[in-house]
Amino acid sequence: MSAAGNLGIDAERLWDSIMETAQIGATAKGGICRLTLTDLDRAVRQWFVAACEALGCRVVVDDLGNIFARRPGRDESLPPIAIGSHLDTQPTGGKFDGVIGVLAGLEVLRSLHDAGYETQAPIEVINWSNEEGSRFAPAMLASGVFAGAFTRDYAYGRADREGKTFGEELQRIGFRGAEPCGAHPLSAFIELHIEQGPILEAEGKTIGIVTGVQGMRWYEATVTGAESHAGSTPMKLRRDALLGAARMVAAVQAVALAHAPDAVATVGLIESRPNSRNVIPGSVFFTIDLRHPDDAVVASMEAAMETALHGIADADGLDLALSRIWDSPAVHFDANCIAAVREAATALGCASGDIVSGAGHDAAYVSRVAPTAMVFVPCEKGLSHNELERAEKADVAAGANVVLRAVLALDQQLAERAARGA
Ligand code: HGY
Ligand code: MN
Ligand code: MN
Repeated sequence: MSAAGNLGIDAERLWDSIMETAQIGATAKGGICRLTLTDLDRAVRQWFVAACEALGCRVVVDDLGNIFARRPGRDESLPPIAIGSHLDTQPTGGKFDGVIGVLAGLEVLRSLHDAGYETQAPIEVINWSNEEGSRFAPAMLASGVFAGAFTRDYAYGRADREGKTFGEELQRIGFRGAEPCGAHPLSAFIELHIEQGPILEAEGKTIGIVTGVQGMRWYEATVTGAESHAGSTPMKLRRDALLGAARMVAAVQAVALAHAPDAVATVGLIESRPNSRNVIPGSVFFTIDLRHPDDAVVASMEAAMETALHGIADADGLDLALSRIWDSPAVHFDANCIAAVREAATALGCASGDIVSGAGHDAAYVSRVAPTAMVFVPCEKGLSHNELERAEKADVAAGANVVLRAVLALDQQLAERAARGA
């Protein structure tokens, strides 16, 4: 049996798995469109389950569709050490966002299997449902239920823009499992992810030692004016909802600039009704995403945004319904897990540095119920949520090797605790 120190993952096999699953929902521009709980999501889930079962893993699906693939350890009474992320993508997603975290976990299991290495604790790989929150808001919905941030029924009731609900779609694709979501203790959780930003690449670093995740809040706004004829309605008599919404979009950007340099604000989804070229828009729906590493600043951004948007509605004679639908406070990961990642990166000779995640991740919620940390690798120009998203094979392999070593170090701690009879 190999010693932990000289275990390594198979970089080619990992890359082949990434490229193979990228075919499920592949877009012409080289990205992936694989929205959560669609037939394509079902297909990639089935691929993942089959790959894990081929290794002899026991696969459990909970009632939020989270998939847990388990490789047994010496002591089956111990909660597993888990590795995971998400296989759902944005509509114009890339090949790597989420995917490398799940497939690196599969590659770790494959490598342990090849080496005949027996761990103290079981090792699990997890695919979390609906991390992206693109089809069903908010993001990280299923890991949020797992951590107790949302109820199962709240999640089931979340509807997409066509009115289909999470619960119905989960049932439809056949991934509503029996295990109650959350009834699944973990000894630790490590997530590998691309940075989705420009810092590691700019600093020439291969590994990001992720110490936490910034705070983020999502809102929904509906601006109501009056539909009327584009040709016969004088400008001064109009209640143009789209013009008001346009001013509000600019005001959202101004809020981020006023809280520079670390604040970000985005209006990503907008729907104008009736969306007819010769009708003055009567109603506009749009979403708002505010983020900052400091929760107090997020709160200040929210207050400024609310004042600005209601001020525009009043000035333009429009009605505004504005509601917060999600609040994910800033997260600080577990010091012991961070140390395991840092020591693994150092032992592997990887250029690395600490970083706070700008993007949300399932690890943010899992950290509420288990010791958690993340490993970042760079992506080209920091581009993500874009079909041109790219990562280097060597960097992805380095990230997976850091995950392997960190997991084995955490497992060794459990073995030593058992040996002490602790
Ligand atoms: O929104 C996020 O940061 C993540 O990609 N779901
Ligand atoms: Mn992601
Ligand atoms: Mn994403």
